[in-house]
Amino acid sequence: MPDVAIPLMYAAADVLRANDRGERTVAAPRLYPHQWSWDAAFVAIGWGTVSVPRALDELRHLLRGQWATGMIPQIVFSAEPGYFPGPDRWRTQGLPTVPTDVQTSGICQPAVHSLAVWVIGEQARRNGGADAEAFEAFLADTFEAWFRWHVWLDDARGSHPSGLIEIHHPWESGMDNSPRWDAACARVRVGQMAPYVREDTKHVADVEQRPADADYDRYLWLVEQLVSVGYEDAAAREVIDFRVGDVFFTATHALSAAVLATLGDRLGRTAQANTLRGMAARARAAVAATADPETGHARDFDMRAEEWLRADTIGGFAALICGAEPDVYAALTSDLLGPDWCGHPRLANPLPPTTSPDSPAFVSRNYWRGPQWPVITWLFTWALRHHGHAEAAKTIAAAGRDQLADGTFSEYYDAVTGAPLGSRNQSWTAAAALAWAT
Ligand code: 2M8
Repeated sequence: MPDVAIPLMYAAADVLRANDRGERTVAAPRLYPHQWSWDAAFVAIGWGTVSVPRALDELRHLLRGQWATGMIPQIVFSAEPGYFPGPDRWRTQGLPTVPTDVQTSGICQPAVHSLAVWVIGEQARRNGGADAEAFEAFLADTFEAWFRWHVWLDDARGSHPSGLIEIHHPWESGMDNSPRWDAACARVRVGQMAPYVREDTKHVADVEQRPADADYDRYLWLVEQLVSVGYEDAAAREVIDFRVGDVFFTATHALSAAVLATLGDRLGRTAQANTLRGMAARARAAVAATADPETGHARDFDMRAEEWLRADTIGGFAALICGAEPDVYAALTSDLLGPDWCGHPRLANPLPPTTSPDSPAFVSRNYWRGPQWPVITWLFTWALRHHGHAEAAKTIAAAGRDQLADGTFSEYYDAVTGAPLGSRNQSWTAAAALAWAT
């Protein structure tokens, strides 16, 4: 039964209701007025605790943006203003692979969607009755779409000998300005492009909480490079300045493909389930093979420079998401809980910081360079429990809930002072509060 305080759950549900736009939820009220891919998955998990049909609508709406290739795009745009870059800059419209009834960006985000389907399915089964029926119908309708998403990742983004899923833009990682990408970003050579004005910095109290202008120049330049090849995957691999094997993305693909395989079994889709299991096993092995011999932490791989990327970040714990050999898993779990990470004496809350406080790249209040992100905390607690480490999950979840007791549902929190940062009433933060309540 819920061990999140009841008023906090009500407040979290109110945030989702306020951000609800019918069949989709804006990622944040002002900063992110569209539907983001991995946000939608977490948000659907949150909705699932309030209304299973509404959760399923969220995922259905996201799938309206799915490309003919199978890619689920990073953003399904609405008509609401206030976000840059919008459809004009992405220029995906008219491409043969894009949907015609919604506008989307041209890149993707971590594959947590089938995990969301799984979690909502468990909730629906517990509820029984109409919710269970609605879920079964949804699964039968959409299984193929989730399957095609994983097949696309495996084919179009999983062909490198490392087996890692490759990304072509830091935004695809979801951890935009993480130190994970510093070395690879330094190799991006920004060329001529149309001028632009950032919108994001108008919505935060302090620009120091957001990526730097130089980061944005690179982000926009990489969009130009993708536009130049019409977002064609094989061509993009040749031209793009940023081509990186993302170990955390790979871990989400492995976990999601594995749970989707189990759902496929239930539907009697044995061949597809076996395909998914094969992908999951390959991706898990790829994550395991990145382990730094000294620390045991997972590493990203720069496919342009052909070198490992070393950064002490939360990405190092990717194997906790997808699973690993029992001794490896146990060692990583105790490291995460220990004095270098959650138990670091500088931290305001004993929660995973996005970058190690001992790293020279750590900035406690800057976006993905140090702050704690409740949604990431939730993902780790779910995965720890799923992989048999319920006690560790409980410990971290308790601290995660304490952090949310301020009621701001902030996008992220200063790792050292504990101050709420970024957007307030961020949908996936509210969703994390609700998900911890089940
Ligand atoms: C942030 O990223 C977007 C670009 O995708 C941005 O800064 O404009 C990231 O935190 C990303 O992980 C998240 O999905 C998105 C919406 O919450 O915001």
